[in-house]
Amino acid sequence: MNQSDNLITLQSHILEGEAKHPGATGTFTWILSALALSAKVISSKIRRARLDDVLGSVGATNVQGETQQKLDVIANETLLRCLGKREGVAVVASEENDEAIVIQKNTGKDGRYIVLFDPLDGSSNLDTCGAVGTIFSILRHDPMAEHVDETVLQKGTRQVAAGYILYGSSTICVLTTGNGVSMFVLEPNVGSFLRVAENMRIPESGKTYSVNEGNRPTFEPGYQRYLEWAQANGYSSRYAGAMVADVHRVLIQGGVFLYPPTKKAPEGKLRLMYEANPMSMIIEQAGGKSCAGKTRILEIQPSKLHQRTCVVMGSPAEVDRVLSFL
Ligand code: AHM
Ligand code: MG
Repeated sequence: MNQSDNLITLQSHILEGEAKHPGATGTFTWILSALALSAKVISSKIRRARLDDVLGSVGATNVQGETQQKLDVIANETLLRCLGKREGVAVVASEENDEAIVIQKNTGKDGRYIVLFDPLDGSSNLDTCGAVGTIFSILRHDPMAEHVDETVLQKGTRQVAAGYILYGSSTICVLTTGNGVSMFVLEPNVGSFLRVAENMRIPESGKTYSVNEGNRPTFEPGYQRYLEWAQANGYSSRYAGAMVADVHRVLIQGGVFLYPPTKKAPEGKLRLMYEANPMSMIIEQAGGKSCAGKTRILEIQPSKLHQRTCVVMGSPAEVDRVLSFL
């Protein structure tokens, strides 16, 4: 941000967007403010880790059989508390809950949106002070749906907004409402997210790949051939182990992020609806590409809430290159 730039908070940015839609009721703005509030609360808890007793596992596993960290639970509860009573939210669904939670069944002005989230992505990084994130996706609710799955299981192309918060050396929020990508930094002394970038564009290419190379022996041959090619052509490897951190680096510096199918996770590890879809919408809105094998991720019709997918996303030239090896 230049010292001469106007100071725009996330709140004013959202209101600016709402003003461009004369029929807007403010419901959507209200939901984004709830997400911003959750992000501030979660950020402050993470910043106090090691001072307060919030690290370590709770001794339970979530629906996907993963060990839950105390902060996974705190972040999930924070989001549910911030969103639960908000007008306009019909359904919320989280990585940490077995099923989508129906908040209100009413039609009309109330209950128009579905909010899906991964409360704390990459939480196994917490013990070592590594980066973690929150990812969210917002869909329209179908009030005529008889069963919650009918309204929730929508393709990523139908997202009305997507974003992530990265709790790294700063806390940042990257957001799209389908009209470009903007970035905000949390100013902790003021307690507001301030806009630092608009219309972000991912570099067309970038000589960095981001993948868990420990899994390489079980990758399909095409991925292995790509990695051989990249190594022979002077590419660097970067992997934080938190998708939010890895994809954010790719967004800023270019390159490609991959999580191919592995022996342990033959469908891929990442969750389609609240990890891959929102990150794909952001990457595409910034001019990048995002695929599962040769299929565009946003076009995948989900059949269950916690469905997994493989992922190749990033600079368009680099994604095309990976696909050319498959
Ligand atoms: P989580 O949501 O349970 O934290 O798991 C998702 C994370 C991603 O952030 C990251 O890209 C990936 O899992 C890392 O997995 P691995 O340790 O297998 O490389
Ligand atoms: Mg995750």
